[in-house]
Amino acid sequence: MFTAGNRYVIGLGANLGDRAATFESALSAMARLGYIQAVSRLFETAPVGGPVQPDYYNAAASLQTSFSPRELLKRLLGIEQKHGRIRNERWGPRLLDLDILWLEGIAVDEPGLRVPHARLEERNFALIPLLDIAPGAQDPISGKAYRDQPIARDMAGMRVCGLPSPLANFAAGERPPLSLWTPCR
Ligand code: A4P
Ligand code: MG
Repeated sequence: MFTAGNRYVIGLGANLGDRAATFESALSAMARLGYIQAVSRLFETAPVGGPVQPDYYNAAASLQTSFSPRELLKRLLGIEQKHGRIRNERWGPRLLDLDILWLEGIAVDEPGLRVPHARLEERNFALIPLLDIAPGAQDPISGKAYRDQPIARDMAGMRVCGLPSPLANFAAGERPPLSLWTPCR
């Protein structure tokens, strides 16, 4: 079932450290797992839930890979750890969070793994980056298009702070360009 054609969308989040540099490094590591097809705009977002904490950077990338969701999650957790992620408080500040937001046409609901991500439809900072790169994305069970959700047009707490470079699509094993996002400020 999991062929080279599996299209995932991975959400990136960070609110500690050099957030853009961490994203670029994480995307470089993700490029070794398959083919990065596209990268969303870079957003700065107000924290949702958890303690008082700094603003986040959020973005999304589509990844074509033959890994199953479980195998991919394991590798994404490895990339988080290499970037110094320490799990303590739920929804607390983090150097890097990589979530499997969506997998085209497939739903997964197992202990410790749910795809689409359990809070995808509640969170503009996840859904809007996803729609940047997969505008036709649908819930795999109901078939409803995410772009029709009111939250898909709700930029509350979000600001665009980088536009993806046209060079941002890089093949597996290739070095990413020096900067994936052109700052808009
Ligand atoms: N897990 C289950 N399904 C998935 C999936 N589809 N992708 C499990 C990734 N992980 C998945 O996640 C806890 C466990 O969820 C993982 O071990 C995995 O087995 P975590 O990354 O350790 O903890 P977390 O991120 O604190 O929890 P959670 O529930 O994933 O939180 P969210 O929903 O990701 O929220 N505000 C802004 N502005 N931007 C953010 O990015 N992020 C959060 C975290 C809170 N507020 C935010 C942001
Ligand atoms: Mg997470």
